[in-house]
Order: sequence, then structure tokens, then C-alpha cells
Amino acid sequence: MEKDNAKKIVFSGIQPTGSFTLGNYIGAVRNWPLLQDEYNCIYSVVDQHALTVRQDPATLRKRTYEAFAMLLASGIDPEKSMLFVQSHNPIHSQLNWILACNVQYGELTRMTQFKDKSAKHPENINGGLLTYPVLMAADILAYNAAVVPVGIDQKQHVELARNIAQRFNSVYGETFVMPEAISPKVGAKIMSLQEPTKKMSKSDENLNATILLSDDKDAIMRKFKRAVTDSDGEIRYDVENKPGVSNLMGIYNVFTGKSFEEIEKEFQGQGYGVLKEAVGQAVVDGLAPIQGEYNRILSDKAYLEGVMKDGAMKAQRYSQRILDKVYRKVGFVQLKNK
Ligand code: ATP
Ligand code: LTN
Repeated sequence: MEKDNAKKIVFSGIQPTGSFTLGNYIGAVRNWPLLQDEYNCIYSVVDQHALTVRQDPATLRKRTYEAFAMLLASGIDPEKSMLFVQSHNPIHSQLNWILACNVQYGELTRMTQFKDKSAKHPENINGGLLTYPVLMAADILAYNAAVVPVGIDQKQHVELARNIAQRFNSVYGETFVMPEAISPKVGAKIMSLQEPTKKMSKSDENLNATILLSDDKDAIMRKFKRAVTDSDGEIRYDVENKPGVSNLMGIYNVFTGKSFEEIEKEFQGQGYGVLKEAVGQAVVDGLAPIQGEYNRILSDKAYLEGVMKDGAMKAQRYSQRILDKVYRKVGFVQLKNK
């Protein structure tokens, strides 16, 4: 990352919990490279967050490489942005403790994701699931990030990070920058292709519900053909009454740049089958270059590890200054020339 102090800091992360979905791509990852020139961007594969759900160690390791390669393939340039794996910078965990002491139990139990995930995994409501947003706040605040590009489902967590930052600042004096979540106008919540009122999620058991960035052409076309729509037969953007069709139109808009009006005109008088085919093709074409890059990068482990190492070093160096300040403010003894 170029040192340009005038630029604001952007931070975002993604969990290596599975192959990225089209939802992850449109709602988050696709937007990350677009911010690289205007901001100082810091992006991370947040493997520590992934542990809140039981993971097979070998699979987690493999998915971490895959997620890292996918971010590079999507256009993140390690010469412009910091890119690293969360567990490679221990400062997140160090800051996490301080922040945990400045958040209330009630604030954590109110989080929608905590409620959803604890209902989904009643056999494993672990401490990490509850304190997940504190670690996320540490990710953001360790770099004093001002801008956090995420899908809508994560806005509540960024809001909590703001509240923690504000509380810390009012107790200990100005330390943290207030982070702000930003989401794309269209696509901040891509819906399941099978239940279009539910978000498309990596962990969905119904394989037809999600398009994975690793899906080949046949799988993508097949899943779009099976997408759930409605019975009135009209191609019109109306999220409330026509969630399935609107979801398809949203995806088409992202990949073709056509407005909803233009899309309605293009498919006037035609059946849903034609729309599904066109959306599928647009996605296949849009993802093809990324998939090619992904396979190339993933096969070069030495390169991947080199980028990881370099990113970890830069991230540590940058966040150490902020952690030192926090330690000083809370009253920890600082030893000179440590
Ligand atoms: P999981 O299903 O394991 O909870 P996930 O698919 O929600 O995972 P995350 O790693 O938690 O993925 O999210 C990474 C980023 O992708 C976040 O910024 C999140 O807001 C965004 N995102 C996830 N799903 C969608 C979606 N359906 N539409 C738009 N953005 C999404
Ligand atoms: N919780 C996020 C992933 C995440 C994140 C972050 C996003 C972890 N730390 C910091 C933005 C900033 C999720 O997508 N589930």
C-alpha cells in the first residue's frame, strides 16, 4: 500500500467458510478493487471468525488459500492494497480484549446474526459466536478504518463497532476514527435462487439456491433455469411482490450495466425462461475471466504465501502504532525500546 496519509482507510473481511457465492461477490468482493485508487484499502481473509462454526482443520486451511486466491483474482492488487490473513496479525486479538471490556452483554445478544446462528446451531452456541462482532470491531479499529464496504447483513455489526469506538473515545480520549458501512445500491442483498425472500448464503444446504464463483457454465445455467420466480409471468422490478424476478433483474443489472427500465423493455412480452437464460449467460461471461485467474493463482502456492507474508508484515506494522496508543490510553505500562 502506498503511503498517502490524505486518503481514508477502507477495511473489509470475508470468512473462508466455503466457496464464495454470487452474493459475496456482488454485495462485497466485487466492490473492493474499485476502491483501491480513492482509498488506502486493507482487506483480510478472516479465518479466526470462521472458527465460530466448527471447521475441519484441513478444509479451513484449503479454503483460506482459495479465498485469498479469489480476492486476488477479483482484482485486489497487493501493490495497491494490504491483503492478509487475519490470524497472521495477532494485533486483532490483542485489541479484541480491550474492546470486549467496553461492550455490554446485552449489546451482543441483540445482534441479529447471533440470534440466527445460535438458532441454527443450538448444539454449539460458543463464546466466539457471541463475541464475533467484537473481533470484527477490532479488525476495523486496529487500522482506524473510516469506510467498511459490506453487504446489508453486516451493517448492524459495523454500527456496533461505531458504538464501541465512541464509548472508548469518550472514556479515554480521542483514539478511534468512527467507521461507516457502505453497501452497493443494487445487490447489497442477493437472494437465494430457491427462496428469494432469504439471502443467498455460503452455508445453504440446498445447492440450487446458491451460485458459487467456482461453478462451471453448466452448473450456473442449470441453477438459473431452476430459479424460483412467481406465477404472474410479467418481467417487472418489484422487490416486494416479485422477489424472485427482481433478484434475477438485480443480478442482470450488475453484470450488464442495464437499468431496470431497459431490462423490462428488453424482455417485454417474453417468458421467464428467456430472462433466466440471459441472466445465466451474463453471469457465465462475467465470471469467466475471474475463474481463469483464480485457477492460475491458486496453483502457485509459493506466490500466494509470498503475498500473505508481505501483507501480514505491513498489517502488523500499521496496526502496532494504533495498539500502542490504545495500551497507553488504558494505562498499561509501556517499556521503552521493547
Ligand atoms: P455464511 O453463510 O458462512 O454466514 P456469508 O455467505 O454470509 O457466510 P460472509 O463471509 O459472512 O459470507 O460475508 C462476506 C461478505 O459478503 C459480507 O460483506 C457480507 O455482507 C456479504 N454478503 C454475504 N451474503 C450476501 C448476499 N446474499 N448478498 C449481498 N452480500 C452478501
Ligand atoms: N463479519 C463479516 C466478515 C468480517 C468483516 C470484518 C467485514 C469480519 N471482520 C471487518 C468487514 C469488516 C461477515 O461477512 N460475516
